[in-house]
Amino acid sequence: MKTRAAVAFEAKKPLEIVELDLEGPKAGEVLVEIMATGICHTDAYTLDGLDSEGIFPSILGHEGCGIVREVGAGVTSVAPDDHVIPLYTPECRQCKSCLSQKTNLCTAIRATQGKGVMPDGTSRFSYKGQQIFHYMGCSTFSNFTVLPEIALAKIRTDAPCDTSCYIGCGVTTGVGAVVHTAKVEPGATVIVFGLGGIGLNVIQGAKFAGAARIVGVDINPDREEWGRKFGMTDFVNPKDVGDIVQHLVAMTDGGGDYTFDCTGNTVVMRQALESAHRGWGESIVIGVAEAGKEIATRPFQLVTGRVWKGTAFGGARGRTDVPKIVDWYMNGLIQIDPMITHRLTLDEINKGFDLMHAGESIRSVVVY
Ligand code: NAD
Ligand code: AHE
Ligand code: ZN
Repeated sequence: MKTRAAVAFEAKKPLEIVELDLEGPKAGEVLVEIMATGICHTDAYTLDGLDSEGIFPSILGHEGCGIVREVGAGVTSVAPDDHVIPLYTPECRQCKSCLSQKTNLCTAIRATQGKGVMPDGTSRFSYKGQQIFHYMGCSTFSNFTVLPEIALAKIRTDAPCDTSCYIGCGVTTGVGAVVHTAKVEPGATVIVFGLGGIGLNVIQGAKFAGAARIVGVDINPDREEWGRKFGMTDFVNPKDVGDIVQHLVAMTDGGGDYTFDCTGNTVVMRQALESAHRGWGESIVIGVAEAGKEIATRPFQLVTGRVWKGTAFGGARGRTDVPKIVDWYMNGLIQIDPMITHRLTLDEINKGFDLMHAGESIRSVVVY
C-alpha cells in the first residue's frame, strides 16, 4: 500500500513529505493507521545527527496513537479497530529482562530495532525502490506503519488520539520516572532540571506522588509559569544565581531527596547529582546526551550516599502500564491537554522542530 510520511533523508536536513510504499504486516506484525504523533526532543536529537544509532534515510517519530487496520498471522492480542499506542520499549513478557521483573527494558527485538529494521531484519518502507529505515521500532511520522505485536499497548477507544499520543513517550517518561524509577514518597523534596515536554511531566508526577516541595530549574524564564501550572513550588533560573548546586542545596536544606535531569546536557546531569541530598538523595538521568558525551563527578559524591541512576520510558512496562496511564489521564488524575501547545498537519511537521528549538512549544502534535 501507499502511505504519506515525513522522511529524514539526511541528518541536519528538514524532513520531506513524500508518498512511500509500505509492505503489509508479516507474521506477528500489525498494520496501524497513526492518527496523531507528538514530536519529542529525541526525534530532534536523531535528526540533528547526535544519535550514535541514527540511520538515514528513516522515518522518525515514536510518540503516536492510532488504530489497528490489519494483523499478520498469529497475532492474538490486538485486532482491527483496536486503538493502540506504539511502544519503543516493547513488552514481550518472555525475555530474561521481562521475566526478571527488575526492568522494563525488554530485549526481545532491541537489536533489530536499533538497526532500523523489523525483527526479521527487513524494512517495510521503501521509496522509489530504495529501502527506508524504521526508527525506534515505531516510525510514527508515517500515516501508516507496521509494528511487532509486542510493541503495541491496546488502549480504551474513548481516549482521544491527538492528546493520548503524548503517553507514547513524554507523559509516561516523566510521570513514570517519578512513580516507577524514583518511587517518590509523600512529603519528598524534588528538583527538576529542564521544564520541557518531559520535565513538566516529572513535575506533575511529583505532585501526584505527594511531593511537598518541587523545585524547577530552567534557563528559559518562560518555563516558570509552565512549571507552576503543574505543581512546581519554586523556580530557579541558573542564569540568575551564582553556583547553581550551592544555591539549590541551601534553599532545600541539604538538597533534593530526588533530582531529575530532563535536559540531556551532561553538565546539568552532574549538577542534578550534586544537588541531591547527602546520605540518601537519588538523581535520575532522563535526558539523552549526544554521541560521545560522558558524565563525571567526584566519587566522593557517591561515597557520601548519593545515588545516580537512569530511566528509559519512565520504567514503564508498556503493554501493562500504558493503558493504566491512559486511565489516569481520562480520569483527570494527570493533565495532558494544556501541554499540547501546537497542532500541526504532516506538511507542517518541520515547524514543530523549529518551535522546539526556539523554546516556544511544550509539545507539538501532528494530526493526520
Ligand atoms: P524540551 O526541548 O521540550 O525541553 C528541554 C528543556 O531543558 C527546555 O525547557 C530547556 O530550556 C531546558 N534546558 C536546556 N538547557 C538547560 C540547562 N543548561 N539548564 C536548565 N534547563 C535547560 O525536551 P524534552 O522533549 O522535554 O526532552 C528532554 C530530554 O529528555 C531530551 O534529552 C530527550 O531526548 C530526553 N528524553 C528521554 C527519554 C527517556 O526515556 N530517557 C524519553 C523522552 C525524552
Ligand atoms: N540511541 C541512543 C540512545 C537513545 C535513548 O536513550 N533512548 C531512550 C528513549 S528516548 C525517548 O525519547 C531509550 O529508551 N533508551 C533505551 C534503549 O534501549 O534505547 C544511543 O545513545 O545510541
Ligand atoms: Zn521521546
